[in-house]
Amino acid sequence: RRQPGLTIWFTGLSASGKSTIATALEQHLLHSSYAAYRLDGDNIRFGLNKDLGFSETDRNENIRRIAEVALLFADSCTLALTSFISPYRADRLLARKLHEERGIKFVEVYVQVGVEEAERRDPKGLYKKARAGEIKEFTGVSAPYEEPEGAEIVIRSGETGVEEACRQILSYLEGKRLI
Ligand code: GGZ
Repeated sequence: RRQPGLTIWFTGLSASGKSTIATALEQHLLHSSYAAYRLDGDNIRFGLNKDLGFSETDRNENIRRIAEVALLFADSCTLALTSFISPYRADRLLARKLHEERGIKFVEVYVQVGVEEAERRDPKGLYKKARAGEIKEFTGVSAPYEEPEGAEIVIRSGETGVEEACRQILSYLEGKRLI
């Protein structure tokens, strides 16, 4: 199906579940014959952005480049699903502004989870390493996460299953005639 480009911008702590939800959502969209592509750390931080770390300025640049890449996907009428912590409000606002300037819709999805819960999940043991000082500037432990104020969709990760989260996002997109 051909539709104008659109970016679905996930934000949330490490282990919030944003990549799991983005992956499931991508599958739903592909099954409905939409062109959709997920951008995440695995295909961005190991390639295009491999020169960037986790300092504030590197994260700023990470998010700026991702926003630009998402816009390239939008140019090709592909739905871009971005899955990055994007902890700084100013960076998310910049991403939104770049989309607005080019007339591309931007839907921010906050995958909300408390640090306590994320730390309890800790699937990769990163919080543990951060607490031990083995990872510096770790979001939620030793670097900030600025909660979104104007996200179009908030998913309460602890209480919402993956399929329910997909339904929540799909019904928003359908309601706004974005898909
Ligand atoms: C946060 C870090 C860090 C630090 C490595 N802080 O759970 P993950 O492993 O798979 O996802 C996290 C990912 C965050 O990269 P992003 O590009 O999404 O971050 S940002 O938007 O802030 O630029 C985590 C891993 O990388 N990781 N070191 N210090 N997460």
